[in-house]
Amino acid sequence: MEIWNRHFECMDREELRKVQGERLRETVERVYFNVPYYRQKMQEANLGPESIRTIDDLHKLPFTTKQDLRDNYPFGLFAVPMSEIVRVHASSGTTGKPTVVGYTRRDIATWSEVMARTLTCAGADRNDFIHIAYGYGLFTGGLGLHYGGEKIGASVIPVSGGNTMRQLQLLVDFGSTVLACTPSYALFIAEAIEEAKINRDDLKLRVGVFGAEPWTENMRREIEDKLRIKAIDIYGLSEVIGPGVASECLVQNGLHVNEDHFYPEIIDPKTLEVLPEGQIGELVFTTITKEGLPLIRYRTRDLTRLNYEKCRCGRTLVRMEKCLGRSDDMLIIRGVNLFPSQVESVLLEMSEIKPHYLLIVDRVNNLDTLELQVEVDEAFFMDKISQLESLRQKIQSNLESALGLGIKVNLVEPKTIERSEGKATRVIDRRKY
Ligand code: DLL
Repeated sequence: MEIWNRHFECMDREELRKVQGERLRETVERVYFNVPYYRQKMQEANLGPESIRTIDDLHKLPFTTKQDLRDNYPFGLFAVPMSEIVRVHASSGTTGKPTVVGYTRRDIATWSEVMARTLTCAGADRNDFIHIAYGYGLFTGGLGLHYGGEKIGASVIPVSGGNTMRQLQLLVDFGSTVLACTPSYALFIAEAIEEAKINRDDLKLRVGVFGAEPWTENMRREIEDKLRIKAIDIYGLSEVIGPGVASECLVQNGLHVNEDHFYPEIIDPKTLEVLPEGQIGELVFTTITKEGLPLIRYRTRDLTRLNYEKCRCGRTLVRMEKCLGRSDDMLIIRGVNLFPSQVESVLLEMSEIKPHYLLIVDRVNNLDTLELQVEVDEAFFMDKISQLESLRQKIQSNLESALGLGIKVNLVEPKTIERSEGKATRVIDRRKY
């Protein structure tokens, strides 16, 4: 099994810890002197840059959350002047204010490096054709895979998402060997291949690199059977860099975290205490080489655990378990991140409806569907059917323009959505996986 960067991926763990400590020190200095937000937070905690000498001091530093990024929208947490920023991405599906991230030239090089590791981990090399069906644009999936693919010298095919029939044609005609997309889209493609009666032997696919949303072992098996490929899990988030934070190797037993760039901790999401090795909790990252947007103890809200044993592939990088849950209520619908509160804030702006609603998530033909049931105001409900229909359409288009996501809206009579005594149930997720 090939390893892209043997020096760092197979480093003695004690030596790695020293490297991490040095890089942490540099990062803390960078944010203290360049990001007023961090300087203030550190001063409030009575910390100066000299208080952080090694990784053992990390726990003293305050956490960063998605809300902190929103409060400093768009560029407030950047640690370099804008003239040093060569790329901006943003995470999808937020009301008006997306989470904005910026990269310096060196950050783009780092990202290409970790993506080269990811693809090599999946067994890809310069002889491969990589069909990239992750979206290109503000989402980090397309361009992240793209730069990694070029770095390993593979032939990169930047198809982006959508238009499945054309995807199939290109997969056959170009003889692509690696498929990169979300796992739900991979299943959709697999079924479209069956429906189009394409002979599997006409495809040269060997491996897939799938991520950006949770998926189970059952789903992996189904993709592997249907497409006759090896399905590799890749993980990342825009705030930390995009894809390239962690990836499975061909052993398929945990995702190797690129911890010489992104230092992971597991915390209890309630007490915020760091948990001992092996326990499940919320994953937290400190970026230790990033220049544009360095983040200290960023709370991902993803739940997983870490395993520090050396892997059979030879890598010593810590492995995170496949992550299946979150410590908040964020939904990922067709790759778009969505909080129920975002739907609520759109509804609250409309007087004809009550903020009693239910979101029903399902998966039909392997594509996520989202339905919103919402109660109409009593006074309005007496009105004509045609008025109700135009209200329904208005809600649908307001949601679509605010969230960038098509949601099927159903109006229901006042007081029909079950009230609960404690926390309201806002979401029913019927997806099998
Ligand atoms: O989804 C980056 C990415 C692109 C990763 C392509 C892998 C492949 P965001 O849009 O910022 O970035 O969403 C990040 O998606 O916090 C997780 O909740 C979820 N997520 C990403 N990868 C996985 C995975 C990209 N392999 C959020 N398994 C993260 C489970 C994942 N959840």
